[in-house]
Amino acid sequence: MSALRFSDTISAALADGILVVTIDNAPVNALSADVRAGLMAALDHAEKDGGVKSIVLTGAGNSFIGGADIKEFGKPPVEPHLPDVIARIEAFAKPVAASINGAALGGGLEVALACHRRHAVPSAKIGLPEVKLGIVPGAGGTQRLPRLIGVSAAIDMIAGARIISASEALKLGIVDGVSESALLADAMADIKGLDASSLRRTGALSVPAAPIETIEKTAADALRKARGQNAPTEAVRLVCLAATTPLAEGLAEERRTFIMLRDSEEAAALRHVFFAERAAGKVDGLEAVTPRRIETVGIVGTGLMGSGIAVSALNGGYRIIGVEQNIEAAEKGRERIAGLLDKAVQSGRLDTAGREDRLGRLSVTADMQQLAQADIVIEAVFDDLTVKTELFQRLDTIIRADAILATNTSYLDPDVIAAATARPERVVGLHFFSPAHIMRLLEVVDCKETAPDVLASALAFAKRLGKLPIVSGVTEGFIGNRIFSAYRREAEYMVEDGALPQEIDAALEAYGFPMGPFAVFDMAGLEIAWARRKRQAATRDPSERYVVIADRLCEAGRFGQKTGRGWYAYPEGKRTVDPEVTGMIEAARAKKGIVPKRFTAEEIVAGLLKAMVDEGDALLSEGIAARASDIDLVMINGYGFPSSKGGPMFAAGRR
Ligand code: 3H9
Repeated sequence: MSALRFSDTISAALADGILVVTIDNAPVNALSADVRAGLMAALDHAEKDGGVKSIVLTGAGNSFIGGADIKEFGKPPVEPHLPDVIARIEAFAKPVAASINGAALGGGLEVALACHRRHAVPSAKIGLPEVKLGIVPGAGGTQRLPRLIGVSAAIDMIAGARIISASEALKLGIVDGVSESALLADAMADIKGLDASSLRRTGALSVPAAPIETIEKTAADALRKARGQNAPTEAVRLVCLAATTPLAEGLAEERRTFIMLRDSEEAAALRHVFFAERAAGKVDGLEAVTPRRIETVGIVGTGLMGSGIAVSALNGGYRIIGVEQNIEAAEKGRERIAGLLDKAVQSGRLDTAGREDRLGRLSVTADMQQLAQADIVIEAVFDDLTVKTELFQRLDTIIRADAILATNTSYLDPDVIAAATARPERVVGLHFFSPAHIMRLLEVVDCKETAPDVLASALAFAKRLGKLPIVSGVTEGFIGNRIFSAYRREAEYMVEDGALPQEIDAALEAYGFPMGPFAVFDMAGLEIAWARRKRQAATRDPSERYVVIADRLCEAGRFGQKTGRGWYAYPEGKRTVDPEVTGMIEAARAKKGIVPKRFTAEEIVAGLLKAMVDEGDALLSEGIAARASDIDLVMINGYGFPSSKGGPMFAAGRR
């Protein structure tokens, strides 16, 4: 083997007439300008050198190619452009194969699609997830993938940003082989015998015919999830175009669309979200800290929240010990957890073997002493300070000295709960969002005394659950509920000042929220916030503005959707404006002598955004949130803020 280097990131070795070209651009072998230039130089070399009979492309480390270099978006483009590199690979006179040793995503899969053969390791992740970044594939993905697997399957993958396994890719015909042990050797053996005159060039294939109904249904399914974002709609259009248009025309239209979307506000926002997610959960000074080993998880309380946490931890591969107050409650808890697993099976998210495996790792008991085996215990009991502190004092005497205690409180002060224990340094907050087995967001609360390795353990635990952990300091409601409270307060001020709940909801829904705040209040129920307001009444600053309308609704028995009436009425379950509520609002305004003014949708959005951002700024200056992008992620993943707007802090910065 002789070693060759074509750029900083591209090297190659010739073995038995095969030029094995390796892309080495850590961390994910993204297609930076240096990679593109190096690939072109490698092709130049292979073209000229008669000793090179064929080429195999592969990646160093765990990725094949993670896609275009997202950091280059927004900067002036540098030649050679990716579509040109890819066109040259596809047209190359000598056989070119992709040896897919890990993620082949976005531009990475587009490179592979242009190769004449493709082999992958079983763990490979294969997909064109560009729509998640607000763009469409820009280097042939929308034109070549349907030529290989048909329009319907291509829409499902591209518009749905679906990342698939190597075995599914093999079934669909995206890869030609899956190699269990010797990927590179297999890819080399496969290409060695190939006749250069009969290469299968993806771009030259015709798109397989498919019934229009199937295509329409797949497109409708993908677009329903896209909630009005542009990129998935454009992706569907481009994939359909592949079936009716010559390759060159389809590629030109794809490129035009890619550039238009890449430069859009939506794409800038989604890129912000991408990098925000990578930064989340990173804590300065924690890099060198080793997390404690967690394999057995105790969960006290197996109600709605506890059972969701249990399913999430079972999915993460942990052994679970659920604890309830008595045997009947334990049995009910077990049934609740099994029921959630059954639902996952029914919806195809889990197979029956997976269900059995999870149930095999679950026990629910009334014997709290069992928690002596746990590495971490999470309490998910009634959110009451006395209940939680007493529970923690008891757990403190049962669990091992090195085990971690986590509280799932939403509003109580976890420092007070920790102070009731003998080892407050082992206490951390894990604020799950309901339903805990579905919601990705997890606020990890770094309490006053939390030890660094306990925080590191909580973050590692969250990652293994597949959650998006955001570290929050201690404050009432942590990051999310504190901002939500400010949002709620401002929305109620606006109602008192002249806007109607339905106008506010409509403005927020047009902005991209799945539901406006008043519809959300009704869905969640109004009574918990009412009880909290009553508790706070004695200590409330009398000079502070206070809107009584929500109290009036509760006094009239209007507790939201479940009682059929709240901010709206719900005849036959349908959200409807109720004149009685409008009357209550008008009465409250009149009592304070407020002359109502009109709000435009733009003013409503701007006012509510400002309330969120002011509170966000306060959280940053108090050191509760580490970075503005963490606040954005909390609001996107926990409160329905549209990701295509990048979160409140990002959106405000763009205005
Ligand atoms: C595209 O391809 C457009 C084309 O169609 C057309 C072009 C003309 N670029 O996720 P991780 C960084 S669009 C730059 O924690 P993992 C990331 O920021 C692209 N940087 O690792 C992080 O940096 P840091 C389509 C990237 O092992 C580090 O790598 N492709 C890129 O859990 C580790 O990331 C995608 O959308 C990138 N493309 O997962 C795939 N990707 O350490 C996006 C990652 O400084 N990437 N970084 O925080 C992924 O899905 C995952 O990163 C991957 C690895 C599965 C590859």
